[in-house]
Amino acid sequence: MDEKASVGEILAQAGIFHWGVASFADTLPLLECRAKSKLPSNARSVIVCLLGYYAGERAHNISRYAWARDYHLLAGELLNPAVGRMKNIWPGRDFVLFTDNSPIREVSAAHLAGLGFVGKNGLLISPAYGTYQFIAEIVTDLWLAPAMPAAPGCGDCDRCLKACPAGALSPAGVDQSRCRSHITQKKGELTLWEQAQVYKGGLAWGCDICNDVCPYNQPPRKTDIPAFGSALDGLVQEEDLPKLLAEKAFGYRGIKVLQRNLRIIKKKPSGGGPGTGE
Ligand code: B12
Repeated sequence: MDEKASVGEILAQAGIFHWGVASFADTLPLLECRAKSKLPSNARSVIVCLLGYYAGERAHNISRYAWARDYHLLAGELLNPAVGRMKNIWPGRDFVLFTDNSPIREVSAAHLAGLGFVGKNGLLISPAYGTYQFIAEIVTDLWLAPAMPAAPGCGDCDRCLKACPAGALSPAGVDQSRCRSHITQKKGELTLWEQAQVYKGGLAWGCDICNDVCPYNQPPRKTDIPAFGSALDGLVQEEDLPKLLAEKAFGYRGIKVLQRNLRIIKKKPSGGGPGTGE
């Protein structure tokens, strides 16, 4: 059995059916992040895995990507056993799992791994899940033949650019400073304009607009990974935070940021004047 077939079998055992390979060299340059030091010294291939997270509709005050248990935890629970099996089959080879806090530019790597194209919203759009997936990758010094990248698919559509209420999306890409998802994750005091963005969004964490308007999510494809369809909490109350922080994707930011955002979405920002949209 060739190596890629063995990788596929191991990932199928982990419940991962949408994966591909990019050559490590093609995924450069790397992102500066703490996890960079974990990279295998002679990295050659990146095994990119898609983790679908669309789990239907429900009342919510946080983004749908944070309803299930923290995807960083779930990616580890699903893929660390697979990494263990790969190390058994290829002793002497190195395999390191990353997700989000990764030196790999994951959207571009998934594109290079043949899993879909990069949308004008800066997200991967895949035949499997539309935009509703997380990306996790196993970097290895084992050589695996890379896939062919898919062709761009947005064409003339610019629904996401038009729909983003904060003007964070343009043909130049994502302006992080204007993105409501970024604003809800910022620490400290928010400007009146930022408070107004959170208030109007009605979400204490993240933003789904550039996902939800994408025609590749119509209709949305439910996740085929049970862990992303269970233990869902869409509505978060301040009193729930202490127990939820350890288990949810918003936990890394700490309780103060969530308390601030929950209070903002409850009460229209005051102080009027320019920028708050009064
Ligand atoms: C920093 C970051 C953010 C920042 C900034 C995002 C940005 N794009 O600048 C903020 C906080 C705003 C953010 C928000 C979100 N994020 Co985020 N984020 C990241 C993180 C940690 C690094 C991204 C980064 O800086 N990449 C460098 C980018 C900017 O440069 P680049 O790769 O060279 O290329 C970009 C462009 O050049 C362009 N591009 C590159 N090649 C090509 C090719 C073509 C043809 C085109 C048109 C464009 C294009 O698109 C690329 C991606 O943006 C990644 C994890 C990772 N390690 O990659 C997650 C990640 C991208 N985020 C993710 C998610 C889910 C989100 C949210 C949907 C969460 C939410 N619901 O609130 C929002 C979506 C906002 C948006 N439209 O991007 C997922 C995306 C999965 C997917 N479906 O693609 C990732 C991969 C995390 C994960 N492991 O699943 N995020």
